[in-house]
Amino acid sequence: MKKTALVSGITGQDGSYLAELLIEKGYIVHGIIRRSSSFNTFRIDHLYKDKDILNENLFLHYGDLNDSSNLNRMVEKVQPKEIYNLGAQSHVQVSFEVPEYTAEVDAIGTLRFLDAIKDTGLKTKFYQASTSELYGKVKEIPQNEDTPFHPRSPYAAAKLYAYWIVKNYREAYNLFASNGILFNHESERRGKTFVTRKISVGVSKIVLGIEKNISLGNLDAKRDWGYAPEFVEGMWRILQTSDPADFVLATGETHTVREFVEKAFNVLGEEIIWSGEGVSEIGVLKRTGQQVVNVNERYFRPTEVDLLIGDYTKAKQTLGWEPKTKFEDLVSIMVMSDFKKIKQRNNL
Ligand code: NAP
Ligand code: G4F
Repeated sequence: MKKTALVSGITGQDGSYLAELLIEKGYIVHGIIRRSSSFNTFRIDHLYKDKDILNENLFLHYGDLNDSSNLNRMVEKVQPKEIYNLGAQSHVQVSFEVPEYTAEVDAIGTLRFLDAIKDTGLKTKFYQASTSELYGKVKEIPQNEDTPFHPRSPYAAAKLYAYWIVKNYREAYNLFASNGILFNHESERRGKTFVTRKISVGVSKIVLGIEKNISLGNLDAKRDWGYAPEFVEGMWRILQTSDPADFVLATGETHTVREFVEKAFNVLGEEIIWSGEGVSEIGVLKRTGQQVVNVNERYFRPTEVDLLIGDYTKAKQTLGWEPKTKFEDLVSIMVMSDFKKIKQRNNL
């Protein structure tokens, strides 16, 4: 008999890759989607519309992490063997604008899901999308499962509650509930307001002559960036263990936002020269002298996470999971994908 999985956040970057992976592995996937005034299923349309091959394996249901009765019904009706809670207000800077909403969805939404499992008494495995943002003002380098947390945003504080309530329900009620503490992972499906995709789109448009420059925030921030399809494989592995536990998934490398910009231009055959400091820093094209990058304070955060770098030893040893895509390849995958799409769309 086929296994059934329930996925919140199926319309997001990770949800779309996870749905593909689970369908490939023979699961029946039920996804929770939000009612929206415009189409929000573009990342999974290719799965849903391919009726001949995959449609009988994918079912979408309206729902929301803010609605416990909906989550209760969903768990009761679908009776999933595995639940992946990927739904979240996932933008760190936005969480400073909507802190209460972020807490409702990211923190209490997780509690609602766990309560639905507990109350139905269903034997299921629960994956929680925890985050390297928990480490915030980092206490050690690199960060692993034992590194203390110091959240630096309403998003991270909400995810901290979610992390601990998962652990608590595991200990108190014997639920199979595991946290994946995932470091940044990106792809050609990454939302366009996250820095990597903003850069891959912006650089492509500049080189194609469609835009003159991009405005960014903190160029010194360092992130451990991996490739999303590999990370969703790790999520699945976390639920295939016999005992619930928490795992870091990361690449073990860190790079600045500035380096991401440099590599992105390099992919398209251009070189960047930097000058100035702080808000006065600019990047110009070596070949033409055109100013293509500037810093705008509006993208600064009230509190920043300066440096993230993960140690994935436990995942490697226990799950046999390892990242494959290196930083330069990730930049190349993202830039080439956007460059081709934008070129085609503009008949260039
Ligand atoms: P994403 O692209 O922003 O997707 C978020 C998903 O959550 C979307 O499907 C969104 O629906 C859904 N959602 C938002 N609010 C919701 C609500 N109230 N009820 C139900 N669903 C809701 O995020 P992602 O990059 O795929 O990340 C997936 C999860 O991993 C998130 O929980 C994120 O916080 C966490 N995480 C991500 C990373 C990373 O680097 N990508 C690292 C660590 C942890 P709409 O499409 O309708 O907006
Ligand atoms: O791309 P970002 O917005 O991602 P951030 O804040 O690291 O959060 C992402 O990764 C987390 C895992 O650690 C997830 F939990 C979370 O859901 C999300 O997926 O920003 C990365 C860095 C930051 O330091 C930011 O200040 O880039 C810096 N940055 C510089 N200029 C910018 C910009 N970020 C954005 N979004 N836009 C800019 O123009």
